Amino acid sequence: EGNNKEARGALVVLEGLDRSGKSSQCSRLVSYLERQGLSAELWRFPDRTTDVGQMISAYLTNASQLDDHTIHLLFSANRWEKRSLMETKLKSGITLIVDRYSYSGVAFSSAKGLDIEWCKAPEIGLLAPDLVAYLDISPDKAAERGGYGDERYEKLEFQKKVAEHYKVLHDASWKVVDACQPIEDVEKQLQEIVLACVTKCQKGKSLSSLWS
Ligand code: FDM
Ligand code: MG
Repeated sequence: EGNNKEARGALVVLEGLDRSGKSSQCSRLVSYLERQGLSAELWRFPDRTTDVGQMISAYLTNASQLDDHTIHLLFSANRWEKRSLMETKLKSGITLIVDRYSYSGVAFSSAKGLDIEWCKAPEIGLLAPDLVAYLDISPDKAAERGGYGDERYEKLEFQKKVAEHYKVLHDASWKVVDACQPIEDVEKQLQEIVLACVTKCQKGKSLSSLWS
């Protein structure tokens, strides 16, 4: 079974509030997988390097103003423009560790008051992650870590709303990791969860689409 098919990589998404530790855990995970002899790449959304990504970046740094629906669709378009490359990479055996994905898209926009079903609609048909790991930290604890920058959403009051909207999106398949633990403990837990997911994908778990 499956002998003639190359093992695919896993689509792994890390989600969580700002300052939950997503970015450092994502790069640690990529190094870990590489140490295990696996191919892995670090991805992030928004991907600010594309034309769409530059419009998003201008909005986040307050260099431009956009209607809430418009920026929501740009975030989604930024994932759509990467969809086929993601699929190619996964099918060639590369595991993608992705810092934020559609869940950020829905949580942040619905936290502004947009209808959640409207927010989810443009994500339909994007690749469904094989694993969503949520780095769980309260907005107050995250804010205590300091280092909020000057970007549009980096405010405690707004992060509290985002946390509530992430809760609505949680389902039983998400792996919730306590992000208040020492960084090495978070790292260890993520390594186990991700390795199990990569193994499942190697054994033939099929790729699916959102929302599933
Ligand atoms: N964000 C991120 C969204 O509002 N929608 C999205 O679809 C994505 C992927 O952009 F505040 C928000 C979340 C965050 C901001 O993200 C920039 P980074 O991870 O801080 O670059
Ligand atoms: Mg940020």
